[in-house]
Amino acid sequence: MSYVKTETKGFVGTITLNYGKKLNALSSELIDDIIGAIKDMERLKMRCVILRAEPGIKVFSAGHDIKELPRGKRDPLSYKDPLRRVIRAIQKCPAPVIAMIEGTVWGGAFETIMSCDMVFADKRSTFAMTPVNLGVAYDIVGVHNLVRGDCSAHIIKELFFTARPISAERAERAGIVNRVYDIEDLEAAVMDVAEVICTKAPLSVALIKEELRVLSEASPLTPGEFQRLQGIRRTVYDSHDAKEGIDAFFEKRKPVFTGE
Ligand code: YXS
Repeated sequence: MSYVKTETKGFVGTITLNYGKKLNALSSELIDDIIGAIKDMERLKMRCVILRAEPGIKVFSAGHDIKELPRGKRDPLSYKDPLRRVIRAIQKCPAPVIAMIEGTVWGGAFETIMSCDMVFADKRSTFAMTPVNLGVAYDIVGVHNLVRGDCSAHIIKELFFTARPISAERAERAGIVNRVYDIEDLEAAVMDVAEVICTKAPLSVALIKEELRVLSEASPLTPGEFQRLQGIRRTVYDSHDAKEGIDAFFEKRKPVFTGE
């Protein structure tokens, strides 16, 4: 694999994002490698998986590769899109997946780590959720992945509506991060949690992970409500603003959103 590195130690498998020169932006190639690495960990019967970036990285991941976002007339986040596929792979991996964070986390990468089973972070890391910066019609599965846990709805709305990063300390208080550490203590602390999990009955762990996933999917959303939201999403992804947001990013200027 070109875009991730993998290693195993006992029953702990580690997947390291290895595309720092592109800020670990979640391109379809990088995502295919993450999914391949997760499948390998399952095949090797790893009992806990750690998802991390290279030590010392400034940007854990710049989120979805904006170059791969459609400029209108097409749903940017549908079932088979790369971001949806990697998040399902994490959620359905029988072994718990622990996100170990250094650096800044953006947009789709934030949803990805929120879909992991635990998050441990360097106290200097930050977290941002950015659809409104680009006019992206975020999908209901993505929004659900951020609210299905018990983190503060007010913090999630602050993240979504301001798109401003929050600190690891605030993320910990909001239940987004299990615990923050000084960077020199982070790796050992995460490995300790992973190794404890590996001493437990893996079938029981996998069953409870799947039961928690299914219960968190339980939602009173009716087909009519889903279709109504999809209709609103089409208005958003066909809007002037959806194209303007992406154009502005690459033209390195502030977007002018008109609400049309
Ligand atoms: O100008 P060049 O060609 O060197 O390219 C620049 C950036 O355009 C590029 N780049 C990206 N390309 C594709 N997808 C990205 N997500 C992305 N982020 C950056 O990388 C080159 C270096 O970027 P630069 O100069 O800004 O680096 P920096 O060190 O000054 O700043 C690092 C960041 C991460 C703070 C900055 O690049 C940034 O704010 N990037 C965008 C983060 C973001 O908004 N990500 C969300 C992506 S969209 C997404 O995840 C979801 C669909 S949603 O938005 O709905 O949540």
